[in-house]
Amino acid sequence: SRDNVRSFLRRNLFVLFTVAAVALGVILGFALRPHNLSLREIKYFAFPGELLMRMLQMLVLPLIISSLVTGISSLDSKASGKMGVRAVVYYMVTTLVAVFIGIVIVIIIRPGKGSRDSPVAKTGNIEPVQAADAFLDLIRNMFPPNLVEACFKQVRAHPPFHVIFEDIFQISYYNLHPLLSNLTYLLTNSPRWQLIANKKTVEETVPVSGSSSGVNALGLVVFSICFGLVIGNMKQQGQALRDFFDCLNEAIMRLVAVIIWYAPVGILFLIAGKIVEMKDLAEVGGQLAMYTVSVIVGLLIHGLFILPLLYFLVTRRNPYSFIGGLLQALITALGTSSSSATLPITFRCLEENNHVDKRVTRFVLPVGATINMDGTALYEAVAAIFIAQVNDMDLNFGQILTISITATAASIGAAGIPQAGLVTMVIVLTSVGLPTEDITLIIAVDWFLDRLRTTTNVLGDSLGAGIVEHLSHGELQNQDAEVRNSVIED
Ligand code: DAS
Repeated sequence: SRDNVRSFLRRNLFVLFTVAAVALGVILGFALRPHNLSLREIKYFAFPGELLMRMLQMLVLPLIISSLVTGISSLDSKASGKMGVRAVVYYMVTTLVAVFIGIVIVIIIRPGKGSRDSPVAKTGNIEPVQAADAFLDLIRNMFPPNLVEACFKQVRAHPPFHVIFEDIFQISYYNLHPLLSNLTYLLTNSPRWQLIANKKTVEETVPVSGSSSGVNALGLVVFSICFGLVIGNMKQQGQALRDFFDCLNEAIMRLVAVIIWYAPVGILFLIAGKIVEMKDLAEVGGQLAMYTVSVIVGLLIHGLFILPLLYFLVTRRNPYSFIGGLLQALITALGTSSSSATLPITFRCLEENNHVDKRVTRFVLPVGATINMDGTALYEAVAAIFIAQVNDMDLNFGQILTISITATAASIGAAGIPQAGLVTMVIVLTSVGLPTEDITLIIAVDWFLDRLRTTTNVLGDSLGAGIVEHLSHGELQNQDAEVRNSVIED
């Protein structure tokens, strides 16, 4: 029928536009490279891409709040509790599987065992830190002030790097930090945490170049969940608020429907701008190339095999047709390298193309985009072991276990913004005594790998929504029946 054709065209037309945009972006990028544009010229050229990022980022805050509050308040607390447990179990299982795949791949391919003259001055036989106290140390001192200071001091040693690093570090640092340090301060009541919980102190000690005020996404998610639970239990009294957030969510999704027309243009310039800006591929040495291959192989296995297999095992449906409906979001993640910025489009793909129940997407997606990052966890484990290999450091089982746990923790802590995973890797390297300045080793390819891991993150969140919806089918049907009965009674 006519509207079938319309929806088919709308879905596939967009994807065709966006795929064409990526291809054009790559061609344009390589065509412009020989002109050696200055950074300023590149900034102006890539502005249409920056515009898309800002349009999407503008929606992220109201979207996270309105979708979580609406999603949770529309479910009775029993149903949302069960759904929450299923979502968290899915996040933990898939993230740990991703880390395991990364570790197996990087140990098999051994990218760091290249030429003996590794670019990093031999850091000698680093005293292998015992796993147990390394892990306890990590828990005890999550983000101690001296780590922040040490981190910036070492980072300053590499001038071209420090501007990006400090800015992004500030954002993801602030994302995770206030929540954790406030909690720790409450629990331990230790003045030290009060010191660093107060942002001003950190800024005083570490003047940050143009620090953008990072959104504390994790704190926002926690607040929205609590608020949604409360007004969900307020029954009639909370109806006005529930209607307000429902309407706000609907309004945001209509804004997304407008922005999605512009997305292909924005993605074209985002990709082209990055290709013009990237360093000469020739600079990427053999070891780094093998490291890049390791990450890509790991992400492909996890994203195109393990996750779809898990989806099939649970739902008995074809995962690849589900993924077909996500292409717009996956390509946006590839273009923006930010799961948060992609969130509005992820919502639209799941609800419009894959018809996933809104009560599930509104609950699962904002939480997933903030804490479920399979791609990042896999990447951090691979990067840490690669850096150990480059330093001729053989990791014992305990240290590999510590890397698995800290890579998972770091992926939870990473914000859904570009290169957040690169920043939280400080936790993983520190936990096994690796030099954090070796992060500069992999910075040359990080802008590219960031896009791939972000795409994997979005894929993991989306398949998770499908899986949680399938497992929550009973609760959702009961909910529908209750609504029908109450309407009949009225
Ligand atoms: N770019 C982050 C994201 O948006 C992932 C990362 O940096 O690891 O998911």
